[in-house]
Amino acid sequence: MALKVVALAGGVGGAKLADGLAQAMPARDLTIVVNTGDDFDHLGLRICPDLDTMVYTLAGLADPRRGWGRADETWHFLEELGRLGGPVWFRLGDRDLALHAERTRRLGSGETLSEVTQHFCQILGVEARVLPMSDQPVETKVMTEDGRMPFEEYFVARKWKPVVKGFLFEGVEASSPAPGVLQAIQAADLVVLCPSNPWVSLDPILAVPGIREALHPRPVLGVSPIIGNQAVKGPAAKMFLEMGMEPTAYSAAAHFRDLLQGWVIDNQDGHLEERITELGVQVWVSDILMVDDRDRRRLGAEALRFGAELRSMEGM
Ligand code: FO1
Repeated sequence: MALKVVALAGGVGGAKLADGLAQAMPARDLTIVVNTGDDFDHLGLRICPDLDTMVYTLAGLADPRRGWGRADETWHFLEELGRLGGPVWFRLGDRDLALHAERTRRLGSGETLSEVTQHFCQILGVEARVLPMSDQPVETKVMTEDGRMPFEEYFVARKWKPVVKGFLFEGVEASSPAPGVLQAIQAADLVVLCPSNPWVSLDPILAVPGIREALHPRPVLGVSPIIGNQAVKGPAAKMFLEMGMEPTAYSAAAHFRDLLQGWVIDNQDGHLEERITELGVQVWVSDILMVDDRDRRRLGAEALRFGAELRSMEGM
């Protein structure tokens, strides 16, 4: 029986596990709901970083070192832009720029973000279904000791140095799940929270009206974005600390405790297993650092096996 899986993801780590899932199962049975809270207008272009990271990763086009943007990239546009006195803090490569320009053109002609994303997936040969969390704009604002700022200003321009105090998902109250999102969740045999930043990659998705409610009756497992006391990449651990919590795989599980049946942690964090099970969450301990494509496939397959175990435990 073909398992229908829905993955929620944002950022580089989320895309890697989504890629592993897409290789470990029939990709057409996988729907990936992607964070759009990082989206912003720049140089007159609509930039959707997490959607692009997801599509490039699934298409095998992502730069292997950075994790975002294109492999085999050139930077003539950015060099010239700098010479002309333009903003170069957000690095747009020449091939990447074409996608931003075409998305902006299509959005301007009335296509929805879902339609544009589906078009790019078709052209780039991505088989899994990639859906934005919403077709309406939702913009994450990071509340810091240096004031409120858009996510990419915090993350890129200020290199996530400001001390965070909270997060705002502007426009989320007026947003609705993109077409197909609720249906995919309701039909899901398993939902996977990918190893993305809980605060700024997964929480925006869960804040879109209807999504959290649709998840409650489903078997949900997550993969910790934190190994040891560090995020694999980015500010997740620093944010837990600044929000007054221990920067561990336990805190990340507790953050989603109302949704989770299972939580995958790294061998290094095996000592946290008991505390996490006290949350009422089953634990799977493994090597969860995805260094290469083989790791992605292995972890994807393990998540699916863990999911099957959870479903049999739940008598589903
Ligand atoms: N991340 C950076 O740290 N520096 C950049 O200059 C940068 C440019 C960029 C351009 C297109 C794109 O799709 C992503 C880009 N990212 C960059 C990554 C972006 O900040 C993502 O939001 C993070 O990966 C977290 O989700």
